[in-house]
Amino acid sequence: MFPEKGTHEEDVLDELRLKTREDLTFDSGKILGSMCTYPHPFAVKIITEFIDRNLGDPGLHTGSRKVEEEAINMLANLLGLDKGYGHIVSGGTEANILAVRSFRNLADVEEPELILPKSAHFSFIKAGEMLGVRLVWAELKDDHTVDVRDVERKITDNTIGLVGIAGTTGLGVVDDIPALSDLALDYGLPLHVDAAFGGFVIPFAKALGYEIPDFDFRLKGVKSVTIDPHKMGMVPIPAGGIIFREKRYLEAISVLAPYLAGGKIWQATITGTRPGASALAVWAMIKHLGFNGYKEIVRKAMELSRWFAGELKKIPGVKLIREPVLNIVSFSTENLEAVEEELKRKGWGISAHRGYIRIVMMPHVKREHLEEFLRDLREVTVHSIKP
Ligand code: 0PR
Repeated sequence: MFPEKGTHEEDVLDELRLKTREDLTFDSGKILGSMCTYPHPFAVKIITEFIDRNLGDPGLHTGSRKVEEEAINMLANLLGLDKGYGHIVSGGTEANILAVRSFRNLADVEEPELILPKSAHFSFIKAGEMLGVRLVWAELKDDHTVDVRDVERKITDNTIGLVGIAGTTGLGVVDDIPALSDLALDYGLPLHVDAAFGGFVIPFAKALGYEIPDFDFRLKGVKSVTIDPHKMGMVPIPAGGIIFREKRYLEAISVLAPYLAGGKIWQATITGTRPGASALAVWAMIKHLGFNGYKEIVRKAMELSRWFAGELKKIPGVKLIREPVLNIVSFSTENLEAVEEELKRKGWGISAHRGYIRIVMMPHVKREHLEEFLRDLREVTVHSIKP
């Protein structure tokens, strides 16, 4: 019920704390299956100071608009471009929708089709439904990357573009983006890379010596990339990123907002009023951590995932789905449902809905949490496997 009388701040806060006590928090070390993390304290500071900025009316906040542009260019730079065109948006979902929208508008075919791996995130289902684009799902190979030959077989005159994933949601696998890029160039199609998760991992992992193929604008067929600062970028939710190689991709989705403070403004994002503080936090975090700062975060996460995968192999009845590529390790067990239930009862924030349990080595996940998890897993599997 909408209260008639107001309540003291302290009392409201107490009630809210009580109501959210059942939430799992990142500092508990119990959240192992999330792609989010506790944001960096400096990013939280930025959000608090600039909470009122609205990039939906950039004529009011012209400084913030320029900062967003700089943030986009720094991300483009990380992804192998001198200059990119895009926005800090609400997340990977909006970023993917914008890419599909751009490809559809530019293709101008009556029955648009998008070819994407079976491993693609469900945000593409929303995109397809909203934009009237038929999704054509390409098969995966045994290593869980997309079968590029199957992608080629599925190209028709209605194809508006191809999608590759750099860091799949379930397994953190990176598709053969160089081959997809060549295919896209051969057929004159744009390639979108969903690096919502991998964008803030792969460039640093490569610099650390991990062998991961190119996935970004260094490949000429790649026309857009999703890269989410609110995943491994340590920026608070909401902060997704969409970067296009050329301005025309952004222009193809721009709508005229004729009456705003800046005069006639073209707006490409799905949201109108949108948090400028998020864009400023992206800019600030990149400046603060720099390439080396992110590289150090990724180094720890990658080392932890290799160690964890090794420990999992020692547990009878536990099977790795595949060797980790990024900082995601997924495994199955006999009697998986019972194991999941028992682990959840012990307080672990995990899910086995895909037929395996996914552990994401986010910055809040430490070795001691994983050691405790392994102890519980050993215990639970022994009991659950017994007839
Ligand atoms: N693309 C990929 C490859 C993703 O993994 C995700 C989200 C998206 C796009 C969509 O991003 P937004 O959720 O920012 O719109 N993947 C995570 C997942 O489905 C989202 C998530 C994050 C789920 C934290 C749970 C959680 O606790 O697993």
